[in-house]
This record gives sequence, C-alpha cells and structure tokens, in this order.
Amino acid sequence: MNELLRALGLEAAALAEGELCVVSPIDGRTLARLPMQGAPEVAAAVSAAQRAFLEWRGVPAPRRGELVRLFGEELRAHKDPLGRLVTLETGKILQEGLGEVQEMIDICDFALGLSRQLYGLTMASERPGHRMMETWHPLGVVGVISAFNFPAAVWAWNAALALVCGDPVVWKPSEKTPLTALACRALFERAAARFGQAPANLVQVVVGGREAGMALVDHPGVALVSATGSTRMGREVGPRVAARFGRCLLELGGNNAMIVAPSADLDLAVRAILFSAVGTAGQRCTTLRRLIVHRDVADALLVRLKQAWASVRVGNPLEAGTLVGPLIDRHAFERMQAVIARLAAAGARITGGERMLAEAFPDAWYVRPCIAEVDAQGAEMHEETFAPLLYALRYDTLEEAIALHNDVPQGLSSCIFTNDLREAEAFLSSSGSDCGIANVNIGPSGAEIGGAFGGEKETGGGRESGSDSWRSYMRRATNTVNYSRELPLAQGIRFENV
Ligand code: UN1
Repeated sequence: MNELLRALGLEAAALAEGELCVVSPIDGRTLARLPMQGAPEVAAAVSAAQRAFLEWRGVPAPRRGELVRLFGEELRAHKDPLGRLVTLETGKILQEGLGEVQEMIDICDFALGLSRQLYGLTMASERPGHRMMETWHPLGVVGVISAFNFPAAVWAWNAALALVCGDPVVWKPSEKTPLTALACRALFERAAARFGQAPANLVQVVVGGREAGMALVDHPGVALVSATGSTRMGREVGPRVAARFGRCLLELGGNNAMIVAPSADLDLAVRAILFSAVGTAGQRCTTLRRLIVHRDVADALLVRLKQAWASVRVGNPLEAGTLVGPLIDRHAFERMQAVIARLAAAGARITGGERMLAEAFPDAWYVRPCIAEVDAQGAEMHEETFAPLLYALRYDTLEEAIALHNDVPQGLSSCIFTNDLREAEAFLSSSGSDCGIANVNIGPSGAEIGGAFGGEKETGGGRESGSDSWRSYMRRATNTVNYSRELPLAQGIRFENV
C-alpha cells in the first residue's frame, strides 16, 4: 500500500491521522486516516480558486489544452497504480479500475482537441452593416461532488473540460474514496509543474462529508456545481444552487432497462446482461436493473442467465478471473437484503442474493448476484437499489414494453436487443425510450466518453463528457457589431427626435 501511494506521489505517513477512516471494501482493512474538512476549508479553497481563475481565463484555450495533455500523460504513466488504488478503495475489479483510468485518459485527449474547437456561431443580422456572433468565455470556479463508484473518471470528465474552458476546480470526493482523489491531484500537480506557468490551485481537493459538500453548494463563488450521486442528494443540491442563481449539473440515480425482443441475438444479450447487471457489483448509475423480456424468449433467456449468475466468479477484485467484487459497505448489503425480502414477500421468484465469503472476509460484503422474477413492475422497481439485483418481467407487445420501460421516475440509460429494424427505430424515436442514453444491441452501461452522458427526469438532466457538454462550463455572450454609419434599430422601430 505504501509503495502504491508513493508511486502516485502520496506519502503514507501523512495519511495516518484524522477522524476519517478510509477502509477497503475488499477486506474491511483500514487504508488511511485523514482529517475531515468542512466549510472553512471550502471557503479557503474557493477563494484560492477564484484567484486562479483570474489568471487562467486569460491563458489561450489551446495552451490550457496543453496542461490537460500533460495530465493525460501522467495518467498514462500511472495507469496501473491509479487503477489499483481505485480497486482498493471501491472494490471494483482491477480490469474496471484500469478502465476507469483509461476513461480519464480518453477525456483528456478529447478535451485537448476541444481546446481548439470552442466554437461559437455567427448569425445573419437583420440590420445592414451589422454582424452578430456568439463568444464563449470561461465561467468561473467549478465545484465537483463525486460518488464512490467512479471515484476518478467522473471527476475527470468535469475537470478536463473545465480546465480547457478556463475554469479552476474544487473537488469534494466521496468520503469513501478520498485517496483516489488525492492521488489524482498529486498527478495533476506533476503535470502543472511540467507545464510551468499554471496558476496555483487550479485543482483542489476538499476531503469531507456533507458539511463540506453543502458549503460548496451554497458558496456564491462557485459558478457551477456538478454533482453525481443519489436522487435524494440532488433534490437538496438543485434547489440550493438555484436559490443563489448558480448553475447546476446533476447526474443522479438511474434505473436502467433492457428490452429483449423475440428476434434478439440471445448469445449477445446474455453477455451484455451479465456485464451490465453484475459488473461493478451493480454499483454503476448505468447498471442494468430491469429486464423486460418478450414472453416467447423469456424462459430460454432466464435459464441461461441463472446459469451465468450461479457461476460468475465473486471474490477478491484484485485477483484475475474475478468478475464481481464486494459491495461498498454493510449498509449497501443491508439495503439489498431488505429489498429482496420485500420482493420475496410480494411473491417474486428470487435466485441468488445471499452473502458470500463471510468467513474469509468477515468485514466485507460480497453477495451472489440476484435475479428477481416479477409479474408486474412493483414499488421496489421504481427505486434504484445500488447492488447486483436484476428484475425480470415479461411482455407481449412492444408498446407495452416501452410503456413499462418509461414508467419509472429515472431516465438515465436504456437499450433494446432486437434484429428488427422497426423495433430498433421505434425504441430510439420520440415515442420510444425517454432516457438520456438509448442503445441498440448493446447494454446500458459502459458508455464511451465521446457522447454526452446524462439522463432525464429524476436523473437530473445534466450532460457531461463528450459532444457539446463543454458548454456547461462556459458562459455565452451574444455580440452585435455595427460597422455602418447608421443606427438602425431592430424590429424596424423608429425612435427619432423630430
Ligand atoms: C456512473 O456510474 O456514475 O457508462 C458513471 C458507464 C461509465 C460511467 C458510469 N462510463 O457505465
């Protein structure tokens, strides 16, 4: 552990004291202790970031891109130790820990290209001798609140774009995963040192809990709050940021579904379902939670899924061959068990879901992934249970399947497995999936960085990462230039002193 931290530029000795005990969900062992920071530290960080902003906004965007390029180089060079640290803190398997770092590298590449493409439109003016255009300017300090399940990548989506857009970042990571955040900051500092002219405090980390998070939310000096977490958290963050007219980017709960149509390639579907339902131990906001299967193929599909569920290797996520690591903590386990008990009482047919490896890891929470076959979409299915719990229900017509699909409060990711072009297009159409992400013959999780990531309804409406998500991190100015010797008014208004 000490070597790992050292490789990432952190000193274990400096991470040994404080009231925050960082434990690994792999075995419950203490990884570090840190002091908890709160509102005063947030206030100091925001002031320092505001000073950095005044300098950074004047640096040409392609130069800002160069700093992000150097950060991407540090990530490439440290992919292995950082991926391992992600696994140690979150319990996701090493392949996914490394994948998370790759996602950070990808967004750095994307942001570098973007740094030369922060385009504004020009418009035809209705007045002679006039030109209209829009310019995009740096917005200000960006506050990032991130969740335990993607302790680095989601921050990187925000930070890489914010930095090329000219905005410093104050980051409040989940208190479950502060070491990954501190390592990212240390790597960023190396990149900044190589860059040479970066203002101090472009990226700051505040390790704290609710108090620190809310201080960031309420601080008038934070121009944009980008928060990833539960819908419950978003319900509090959204109105508080709105009350001070700040900007908010919310990535909240998902409740993602897959429709499996009669024409679907079931081999493909089984693989996609397995990865998206049990990968990351069901703890992605894009995890597959609801399987809506056509009655004609349901039995055949479920037999295969139950086999896969029974044989999927659950265990230490650092070991090659493991596909499912532990849940993040006891609370997550208890929540899952409570939902399973309620489902069973309501008549659902339950396969799996029991605790595993309790003897080898008494302080960790491993579970056999669970399938709950249900006849209708009950109350539990309207909520996001952050665990490997997949609901399966049957449908007869595509209209019915789409109605079931959309009949939940969340709207993040979705997909259909079909070889019928009409069904695929209907699913993607305005009367199909109501989610921010809708896929065909590919699962709902594991999105690439190039597209805009986010969802509708209680998922919060935010968009991060690719496409034109960068606009959230800038302010738009509409400019009209008069190069004539007249002063015509818009809408043909005459306003003359005669
Ligand atoms: C999240 O779960 O918070 O699409 C983000 C995916 C990942 C990101 C998930 N690229 O599953």
